[in-house]
Amino acid sequence: RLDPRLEAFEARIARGEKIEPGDWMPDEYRRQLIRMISQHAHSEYVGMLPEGEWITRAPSLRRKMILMAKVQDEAGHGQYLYHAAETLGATREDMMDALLSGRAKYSSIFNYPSLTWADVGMIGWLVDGAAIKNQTMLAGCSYGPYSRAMVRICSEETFHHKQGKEMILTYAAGTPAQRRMAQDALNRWWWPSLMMLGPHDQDSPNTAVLSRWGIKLKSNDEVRQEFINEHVPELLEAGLSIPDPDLRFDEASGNWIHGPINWDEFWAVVKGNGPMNRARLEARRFAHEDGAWVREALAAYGARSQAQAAD
Ligand code: FAQ
Repeated sequence: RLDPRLEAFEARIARGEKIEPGDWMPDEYRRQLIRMISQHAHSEYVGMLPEGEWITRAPSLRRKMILMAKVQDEAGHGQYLYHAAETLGATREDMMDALLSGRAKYSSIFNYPSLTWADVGMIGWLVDGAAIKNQTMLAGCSYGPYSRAMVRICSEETFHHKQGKEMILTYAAGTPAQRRMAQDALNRWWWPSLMMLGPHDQDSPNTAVLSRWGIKLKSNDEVRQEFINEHVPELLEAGLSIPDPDLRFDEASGNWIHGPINWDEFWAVVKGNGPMNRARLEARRFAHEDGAWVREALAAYGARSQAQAAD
C-alpha cells in the first residue's frame, strides 16, 4: 500500500495545487527540485559571462545600456532561484561550493565562446528563446516558489529575446559584413541551442519522476520541437540559413524535423570538457574571491542591526 502521505501529496498535485515549502513532500521530490533549481541558478549565474564580456565593447550607448540591464537581470534570476532552492533546505554556501569546485552542473550552452558582437544578439534570440520555451512550461510546475520565480523570469526573458531578435534582424538586413557576422553567429549557436534543452527523451533518466510529480509538464523533445517550430521560419524569413542540411518541414505533423544532434559533443561539454568550461569556472571563482569583502560587510551589518534591535 502507498504511504497515505504520498497519496495525499499526489492527490494535491493531481488537483493542480501548489506544494509549498513547509508541506510534506517525498524525499525524492525535494532532491530532484534542489538538483534542478540549483543547476538552473548556476546557469543564470554563469550565463552572465558570455554576454558580460561584451559590455565594454558594445557598438553604441543604447546597445550597452540594454546589455547591462540584461546581464543584471540574469544575476537577479540567479538570486530568485538560489532562494527557491533554499526553501527546500539547500544552503547558499553548499550550492556555491558545488559550483565553484566543479561538482555542480550548469547549462552546457554557457561553455561556448562569444566571439563577435553578433553572438550577443544570437544568445538573446536563440538561448533566451529556448530558455523561455522550457521555463514557460516550468511556470506551471507543482512547486510554488519555483513556479512563481519562473513567471517573473519569463517576463524579463521575453524582453531579452526581443532585443536579441531585433539586433539580428538589423544585422541580417545590413551590410554584407553584418550579414556574414549574423550568419556566423547562427552557425555556431544553432546546435548548442538545440542541445541545451537536454538529451532525447529515451536518454533522459529524470523525466519520468519529474513528470509524475508535475515538475516537468513537457519532455525535452517536446520543448525542443516547440523551439524549432517557432524559430526556424523566423530565421529563414530573416534571410539566414540554418546549419542543418537535413532540416525539413513535415506537412503531416506540421513540425520542422532536424538532423542528428552531436550528443558526444553535448556530453563532453556537460562533463567539463567544452571550449569554455575551465574559463567560466575560473571567472566565477575570481568573482567570488573578489567579492569576499562584500559578504563580510553584509554579515557585519546584519549582526550589528540584530544587536541594535535586541537592545
Ligand atoms: N546542460 O534526465 P535529463 C538560461 C543533464 S537558463 C548541462 O533530461 P532533466 C537563461 C541533467 O542535469 C538555462 N547538463 O535531465 C539565460 C542530468 O544530469 P543529473 C538553464 C544537462 O533535469 C539565457 C542529465 O543531463 N535552464 O538559459 C543539460 O530531466 C541567456 C540527464 O538529463 C534550466 O536549468 C544541459 N543543457 O532535464 C541566462 C531550466 N541537459 O543532474 C543567460 C531547469 C541535461 O541527473 C543568458 N532545468 N543535463 O546529473 C530543466 O528544465 C531540466 O533540468 C533540463 C534537463 C530540461 C535542462
